Amino acid sequence: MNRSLVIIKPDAVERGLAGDVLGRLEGRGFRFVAVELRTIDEATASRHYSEHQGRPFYERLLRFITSGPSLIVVVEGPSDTWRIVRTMMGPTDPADAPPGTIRGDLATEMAKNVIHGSDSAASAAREIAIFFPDLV
Ligand code: 3AN
Repeated sequence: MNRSLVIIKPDAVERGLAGDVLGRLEGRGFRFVAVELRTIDEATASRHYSEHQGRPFYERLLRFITSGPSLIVVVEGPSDTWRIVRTMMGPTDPADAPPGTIRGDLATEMAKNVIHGSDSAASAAREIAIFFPDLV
């Protein structure tokens, strides 16, 4: 799998950071296969975040991710694209994210942490199929 799903989340779109994040991905050398501004509906969000169902933050996570437009992106690069994107993002908790990473530069809150990136090759395939069934 040399593609990965990226979601530039509603907080980042609202703050006008989508171009910055896209620029970082493009600058790193990824090609964009799909880029779409879309308010994620609840059914899609619950499929995407099914692994978090039952967790204490799940309802809030769903409310947040459906709260406004996200920029949904499929990037393509070398075979470990998902892993390069994850390194660029930094850890889930922005407090742990070093400067230079997307979260380390642009986020302070765990819930509103700017970006989602697939966390494995299998997740990338699953998530791309959820958001862009025609691409598969
Ligand atoms: P990542 O986005 O780094 O892959 P996941 O998949 O563990 O992290 O979590 C998905 C999203 O759920 C995170 N981006 C974050 O917004 C939210 N989240 C995860 N853990 C927590 C938590 N303990 N409290 C609040 N929100 C959380």
